[in-house]
Amino acid sequence: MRVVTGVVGNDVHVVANRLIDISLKERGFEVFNLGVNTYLEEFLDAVIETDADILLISSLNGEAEGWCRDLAILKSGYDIDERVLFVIGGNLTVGEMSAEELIPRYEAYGFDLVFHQVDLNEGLDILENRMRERLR
Ligand code: B12
Repeated sequence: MRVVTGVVGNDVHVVANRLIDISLKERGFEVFNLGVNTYLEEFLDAVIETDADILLISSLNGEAEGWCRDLAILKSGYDIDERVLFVIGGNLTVGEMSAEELIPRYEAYGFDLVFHQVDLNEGLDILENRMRERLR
């Protein structure tokens, strides 16, 4: 299964990105890592170019909302397979906001799975379960 990943917007936090890359590969995914400072358009181009099953975006500096709120509008301009799973995780806001408050907002932007301050392995377990359900 193919995954496009990277860190969205003007975000230089690279450590989680490296761990995500390693963890996904260990779980058997084929990974296309665009690294830090990646714009939404670049992610969508890569999803098309690699025929990816999953787009997994990471954001740590709190600015994800500004970069991602137009995802649904942008997606509609691309010929993206509706089975592609859109995932985002990391620190998804500046300061304090509960996951209960944040998740519906990101879902409205066009994400299928949203992980705010969730442990990486826990999130990847949930992702793998979701992909298994989809294949049934
Ligand atoms: C190192 C660091 C930096 C370094 C980054 C160096 C580099 N190239 O990586 C430098 C000094 C450059 C930096 C800069 C900034 N930083 Co900084 N930085 C940190 C710090 C200390 C550690 C981050 C790190 O590497 N952690 C280790 C990794 C392994 O953990 P992680 O990043 O949390 O990732 C885990 C989870 O989030 C999760 N995860 C991540 N993505 C995903 C995705 C999915 C799908 C899932 C399931 C899970 C998941 O899994 C990872 C592994 O467990 C944190 C504070 C902290 N202690 O966490 C602040 C922190 C992330 N930085 C912060 C900020 C605000 C900034 C700056 C804006 C500061 C400034 N005013 O200039 C700038 C932003 C620069 C930019 N344009 O992005 C804030 C973000 C606050 C927020 N989101 O509300 C933090 C939390 C500090 C704080 N408490 O305020 N930073």
